Amino acid sequence: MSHISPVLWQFLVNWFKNFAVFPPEASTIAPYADALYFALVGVTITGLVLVFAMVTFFSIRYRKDRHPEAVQIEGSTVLEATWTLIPLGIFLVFFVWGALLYFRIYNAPPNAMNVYVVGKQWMWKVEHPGGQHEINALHIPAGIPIQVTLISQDVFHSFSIPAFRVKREAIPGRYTTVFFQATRPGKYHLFCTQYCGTDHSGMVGWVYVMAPDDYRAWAAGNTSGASLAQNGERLFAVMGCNACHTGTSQARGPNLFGLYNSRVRMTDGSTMVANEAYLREKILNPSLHVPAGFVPIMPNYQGQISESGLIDLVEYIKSLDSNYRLHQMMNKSVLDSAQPEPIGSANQGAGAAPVPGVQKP
Ligand code: HEC
Ligand SMILES: [Cu+2]
Repeated sequence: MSHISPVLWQFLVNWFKNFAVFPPEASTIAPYADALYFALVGVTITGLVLVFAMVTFFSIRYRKDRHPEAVQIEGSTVLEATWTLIPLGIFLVFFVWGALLYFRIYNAPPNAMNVYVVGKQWMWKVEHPGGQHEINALHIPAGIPIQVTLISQDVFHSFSIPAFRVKREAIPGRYTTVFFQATRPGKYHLFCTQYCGTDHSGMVGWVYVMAPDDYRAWAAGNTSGASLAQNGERLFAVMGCNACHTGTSQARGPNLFGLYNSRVRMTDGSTMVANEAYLREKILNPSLHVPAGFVPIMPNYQGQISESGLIDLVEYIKSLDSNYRLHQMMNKSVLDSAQPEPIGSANQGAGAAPVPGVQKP
């Protein structure tokens, strides 16, 4: 093979070695996405074979030396209805199938663990609620539903984990979410699949799926000390938010306690759900939607705070909600129940953990 360049040869060898037509199926929805994919491929190939077979058959059967005179056909309603309705039925099956799968992927279950991912030229910055920060890496526990809240700091990016069969745009100025549940521990590719500038091809990373126990150990060992909500609480004071949002009845700004996920009535009579996107927008553009009973005196913080700072503030305001606290505790217990009880566990029976030195009767 001396006549092809050694570089090209090396490339080909490596390509064949690593060539995988199919990434592994490592999330709960992966087999469903693949089933739809193969069904589409199957139907397409069937259609292709059918059309080519008919073209061949008819061109032999009605060739010129057997039928020298062309016969005019006036059309057939039955035939036309058949070739319209059968494909319509097939397309509708795929539409419904695809839509059901779409809703499954883009609606996280309420007990999902939330992780923030900020895309920027050219890296993925991950922020866990516990205050763990990572770049181009995402550590998650297996067997637990994860919701990723995405945003971009500059241009459009696209967050893609092929082994989980998920892909979602990271859009500047807007939170988007994607949900998945990894099925087995391992290391999987994370890509940006939207051409986003010079180093787009370097905007790659790894997703580390760990057993819940290993994940807990990782999370404990990698925290920066303060959770996102704690950082947010500090920012809330540093930026002077607490001057108006004191939580008392004479305060100039609304009480933020219990705001998260509640319905807020606006001055124009409409209502909005105070989700993450609402909270973020309030900080950047407060006069866009003004809650009823208040005057738009809140300053505009556009350009004064980074996406990470906004995430911290949003998490802090979320933490002012008692339901949210409960929700985070539920996550923790989901995580706790995901591991088998250790043998001889102290939690068996009605009593609490035995106190050392105290004998049970
Ligand atoms: C000068 C007083 C003032 C300051 C400072 C201020 N706010 Fe506000 N805030 C208001 C007022 C008044 C409203 C209601 C009217 C509006 O939305 O413009 C409001 C509304 C909000 C809302 C929506 C509340 C609801 O019930 O829907 C959020 C969230 C919020 N502020 C967060 C913040 C954060 C975070 C900061 C600091 C970065 C901050 N505010 C600083 C006065 C203030
Ligand atoms: Cu990108």
